[in-house]
Amino acid sequence: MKIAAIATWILLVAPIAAHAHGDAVHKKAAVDPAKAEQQSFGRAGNPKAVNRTMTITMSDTMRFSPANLTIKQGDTVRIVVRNDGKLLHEMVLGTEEDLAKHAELMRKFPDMEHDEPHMVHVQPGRTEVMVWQFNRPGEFRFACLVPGHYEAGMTGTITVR
Ligand SMILES: [Cu+2]
Repeated sequence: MKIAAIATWILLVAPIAAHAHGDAVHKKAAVDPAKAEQQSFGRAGNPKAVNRTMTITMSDTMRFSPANLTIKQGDTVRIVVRNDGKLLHEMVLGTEEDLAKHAELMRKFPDMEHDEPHMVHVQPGRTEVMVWQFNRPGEFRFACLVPGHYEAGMTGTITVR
C-alpha cells in the first residue's frame, strides 16, 4: 500500500516536479492560467485577475497566522506568505488527504524537492507570493510540509463558498 503510493508519486508527480524545477521558484506568475491544471481546491490564478490579497505569516512556533481563511468562490487571491522565523517554512494548498500523504513522503524523503503552483517555499525572513483561483467550493487545507512541521500542527483551513 505504502509502496504503491510512493510508486504513484514517482510516476505522476516526480516528472511534473522535475519539469517545474526547470523554472526558477520565483517564476510562479509565468504559469499560463489558461493551461492551469484544475485541482479540487482550485487552479493557478491569473496575476492580472487578482481581486483579493491576503498576507499569511509563518513562525517557528509552527503556526500560520491567520490559520483559518474564508474565501468567496471564484476569487483570485494573491497570497503573500511571509516567514518570520529562522527556519525554512512552506505553504502548500490541498485537501486534507493530499497534504497528509505528501507529509508522509516528506518524512521518508526529506531532501525531496518540489515546486508547483499551489505551494511556496519561503526562506527565513523572506516573502513569497502565489496566485490561486478558488473556483471550487469546499473545505480545504494548507500546511507546511517541512518534515516535522505538519506533525507539530503547522496547518490551516480554507473555506470556499
Ligand atoms: Cu514550517
